[in-house]
Amino acid sequence: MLKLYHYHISANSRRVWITLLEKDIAFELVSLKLDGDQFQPEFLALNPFHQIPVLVDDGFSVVESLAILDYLEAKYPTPALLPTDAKAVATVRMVEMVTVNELLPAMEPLFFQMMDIAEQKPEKLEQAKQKSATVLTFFEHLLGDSPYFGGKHLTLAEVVAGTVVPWFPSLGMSLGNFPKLSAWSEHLMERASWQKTQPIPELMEAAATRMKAVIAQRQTH
Ligand SMILES: N[C@@H](CCC(=O)N[C@@H](CS)C(=O)NCC(=O)O)C(=O)O
Repeated sequence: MLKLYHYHISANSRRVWITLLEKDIAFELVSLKLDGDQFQPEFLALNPFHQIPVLVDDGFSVVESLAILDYLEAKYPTPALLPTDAKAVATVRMVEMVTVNELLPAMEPLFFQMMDIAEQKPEKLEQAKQKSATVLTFFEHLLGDSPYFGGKHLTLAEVVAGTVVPWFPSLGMSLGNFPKLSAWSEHLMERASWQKTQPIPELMEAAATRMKAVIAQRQTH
């Protein structure tokens, strides 16, 4: 059976978890605490970069969440989470990559502030909001009047961006200026796969405490 090595509050691993659920694939979830267990030799043998998620399929280890999504799509093509039309494929890929390369780094100060992990200067928070707004505006235009980024059906764009965009209201940034994206986000959160994988507050707090300790340790060395 497939094994997903994962951490409960990670957006990187949640996108794989949701894909497995949406495709109704049997799998075993192996939770790491990321308190050092990612440096154990057995885990480093699966991923020398000591990061989750890792998907192991009959001895074949796949690292990097977007590569894992592609592996699942190729091996379990039904239901399809990638469109075939050229523009739709490009749109889905843009959303995936812009989420990972632009949106997640831009919103980090908002996340750190919300979780009380590290005090952020007001200018830094303002800059984070502006950079995030640039991405959200781009997404609002890309989505247009479609229910999903790739057209009429759920795609990997939803799986990747849809586990990040819904955070904004709790990070102190309303989605009011992005009405289409806001409706899309609400709709996704009603899906069983989103609800089942929603990080619970106790785990978020435990993770924040751990991150605070890591940051404090870095500052004293
Ligand atoms: N580009 C990677 C990023 C994965 C990643 O950043 N994982 C973090 C948790 S969200 C991790 O495992 N950190 C532990 C470490 O670096 O030691 C992916 O998309 O899979």
